[in-house]
Amino acid sequence: MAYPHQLPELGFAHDALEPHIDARTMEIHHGKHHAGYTSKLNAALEAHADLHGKSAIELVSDLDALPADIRGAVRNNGGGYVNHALFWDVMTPGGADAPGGDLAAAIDAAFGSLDDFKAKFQGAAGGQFGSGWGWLCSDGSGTLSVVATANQDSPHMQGLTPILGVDVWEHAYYLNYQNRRPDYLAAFWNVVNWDRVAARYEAAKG
Ligand code: MN3
Repeated sequence: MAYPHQLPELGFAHDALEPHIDARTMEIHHGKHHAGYTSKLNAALEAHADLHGKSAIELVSDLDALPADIRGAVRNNGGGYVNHALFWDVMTPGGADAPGGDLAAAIDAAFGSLDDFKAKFQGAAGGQFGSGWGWLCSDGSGTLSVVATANQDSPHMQGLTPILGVDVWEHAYYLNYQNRRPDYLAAFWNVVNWDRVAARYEAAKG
């Protein structure tokens, strides 16, 4: 039974990503924002026992299958739930500078080079108007693409598997960076956990 959905633990201390992401932001972001999406997702699902066996990714991957009265709540809060679960998982203090193996080759194939990929990813995330996310996604054949989504929409909603994501809601960076979203995005590379991104890439290929 997937329900009630649980707030995932952080795999590191709140201050572990400093100076790139500050401890207070992490406390609020995980303990208030992600916790809020979790509780609101559970509240939307409470009266729908037939959906209690589905994972949050399964739910957001097929919104059309949901009852109309909870579709919006699951889109927003289920999306928020799965997006943040990925976000925490693909960050770590002291990670590798670059991916290796199959993922490195796939990035070169899709974007030309790691630097070209980073520029495209930062451009998509930086150019997302208002709140949203930037993503590196894999399709079922292992081909990579960069997309941005608005609000808490997930790439799963368009049939893509996200393997790296960055939150560009102001709550993700405003305490430390104020309006300087590009500076936050540039600093993000210092905390990417490429081992986890590579593992997600292998899993997405199936
Ligand atoms: Mn957020």
